[in-house]
Amino acid sequence: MVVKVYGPIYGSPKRVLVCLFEKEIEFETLDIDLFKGEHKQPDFLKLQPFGEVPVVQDGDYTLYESRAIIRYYAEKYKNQGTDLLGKTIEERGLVEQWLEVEAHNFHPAIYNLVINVLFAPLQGTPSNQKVIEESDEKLKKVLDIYEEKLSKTKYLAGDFFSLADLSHLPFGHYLVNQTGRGNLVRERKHVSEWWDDISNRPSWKKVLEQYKYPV
Ligand SMILES: N[C@@H](CCC(=O)N[C@@H](CS)C(=O)NCC(=O)O)C(=O)O
Repeated sequence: MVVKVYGPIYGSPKRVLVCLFEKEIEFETLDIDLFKGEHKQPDFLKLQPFGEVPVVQDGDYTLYESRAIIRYYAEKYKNQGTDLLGKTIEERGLVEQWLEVEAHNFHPAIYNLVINVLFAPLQGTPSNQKVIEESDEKLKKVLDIYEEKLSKTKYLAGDFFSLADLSHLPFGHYLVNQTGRGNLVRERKHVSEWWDDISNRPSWKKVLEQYKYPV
């Protein structure tokens, strides 16, 4: 049974796609047009009651929340493709810690920038300048902490690539390439090297080649 992934062109679903490539799991994608409000239609809300992508369907098993999905597949196929969880429970603990940092420290700031810098002009709604400034400041502080950590280990959870690094790819891409904020990464030597390393993985290159972003 091939895994079905909804909404492949958007950022959060790309977190799932890159994980599936790393884990060598076969999948197919189903398009959902957020701009037309397809994610708020009754049929889609039956799959994802909050009206967000991604959702995966794996046989009769349905799962949403991108980070829950990547944890699920990394565990389910632990011995297939790239190991993304670490070899010991201590390594696993650190992978979880940095996944939480991505979700609660990195993501909200870059998400606000994506909404206000990229999507608001596209949808003809006003950008909130105060939110942009606060998000920039928050991101700088977060990236300073990353710089310190990455001066000691090659990846966030240690000297191994993991879900924690992978989870940064979709919105890291927005940060570096789409919001005019590449300097925030390039001004930090270790963050910059880490970004080059993870964004050059064949799995991520395949995601970018096969599933263009909407902006
Ligand atoms: N916590 C959710 C967030 C998903 C999310 O923000 N999805 C965006 C696309 S990247 C979306 O569906 N936005 C539409 C909306 O919120 O109306 C996850 O990680 O799966």
